[in-house]
Amino acid sequence: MNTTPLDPARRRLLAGGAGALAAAGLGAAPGLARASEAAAKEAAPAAKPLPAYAAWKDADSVIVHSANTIETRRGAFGDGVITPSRELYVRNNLPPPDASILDDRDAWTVEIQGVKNPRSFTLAELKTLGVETMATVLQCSGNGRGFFPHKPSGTQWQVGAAGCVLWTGIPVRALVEQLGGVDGDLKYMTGTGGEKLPEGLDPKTLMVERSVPREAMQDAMLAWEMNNEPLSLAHGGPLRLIVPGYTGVNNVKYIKRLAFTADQSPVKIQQTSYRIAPLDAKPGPEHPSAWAMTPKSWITAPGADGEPVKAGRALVRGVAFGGMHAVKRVDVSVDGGKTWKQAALVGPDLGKYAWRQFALAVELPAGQHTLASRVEDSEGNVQVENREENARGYLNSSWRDHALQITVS
Ligand SMILES: Nc1nc2c(c(=O)[nH]1)N[C@H]1C(S)=C(S)[C@@H](COP(=O)(O)O)O[C@H]1N2
Ligand SMILES: [Mo]
Repeated sequence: MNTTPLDPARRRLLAGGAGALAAAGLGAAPGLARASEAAAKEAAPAAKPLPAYAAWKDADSVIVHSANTIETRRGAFGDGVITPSRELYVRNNLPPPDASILDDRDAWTVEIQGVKNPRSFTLAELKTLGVETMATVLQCSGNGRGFFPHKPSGTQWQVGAAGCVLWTGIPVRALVEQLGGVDGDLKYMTGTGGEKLPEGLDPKTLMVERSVPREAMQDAMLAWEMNNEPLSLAHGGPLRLIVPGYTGVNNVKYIKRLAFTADQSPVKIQQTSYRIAPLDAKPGPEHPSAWAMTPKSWITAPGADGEPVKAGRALVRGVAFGGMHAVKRVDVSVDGGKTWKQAALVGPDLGKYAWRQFALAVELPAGQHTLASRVEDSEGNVQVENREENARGYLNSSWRDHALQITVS
């Protein structure tokens, strides 16, 4: 089960009265709505409040797991390609820095190292050197962890630790060229986050510093805008590294240093966290790092978050991405994967690192249905049927796990 019938989204939908019901395409009698509302209020657990630094998020569109982990509801993605900032998930390994770091954005400095002419730049200076906009899927390595049966430790994300976002900033490649190129045979690009670390603890156990293969530089960006607005504190303002196609953790927020390095960062978050290790193993540097994302899709409508579905014609919709490659096609099943039909790709194509929306018109008779989707990328890689079991529950792209059970009446 992906949703419970009395989860907070449904409660709000029902509590929203005639307007919300009409918007959901449900012409229920007002008396019935009131009765459901009363029943739902009794049973639903209290939703956690949004933390102060993310108070501007749309509370109805998100699930607050903790002050540092907030996910988007499956039913909130909507039918536009870009995830609105107020609905986008948030994940912090440490509390975010003080909001005062945004007081003078242009004065923020970043060190560029491991190039022929290393130096530091203010954000104001970076803005004079180059600018571009790109769309990428930002997805936490642990998105879908909630579907692993062994209950790995960490946030029990369902589908919503992901979004498709527009970034504006300077391409790393352009910046590196202006600094004379990478200095020698350095294998990694390493980004360091600007969090203030608590005193008295070993910085290596806490610091957010991530290394990715140097080639990732080709499409990477130092971004100062998200979705056409100055980057918020929650999402890494004033400046953030974006590594398209790589999982969320590699997209370092509040970036203070971007370095080309011979080795991967020695810190814990690189060496032992975010490693894809067998169930019985202690994760370590010998296991692959959570880097490239794999082809993945999921259904977002109808019937997400317990939204009622009426029998008859329905448009099954969802989102699909390839990770490192463009989406070629998406197939949809309404019988739990026994039969499939090709869906139409809709909306603008914002490039290979963005996701595509898809839609398929179907007839849904009354009863229980399992809606599933399966994406294939331009290289012929198909979304996996079953998750790759791993100790910490990373990179779940299983179409079975992400199928949506709905009740049609
Ligand atoms: N400096 C810094 N960068 C960070 C993190 C962090 O805790 N500190 N969390 C990472 C993780 S695990 C993810 S999934 C993404 C989340 O990005 P978002 O909060 O903008 O959605 O940021 C990554 N970059
Ligand atoms: Mo993450």
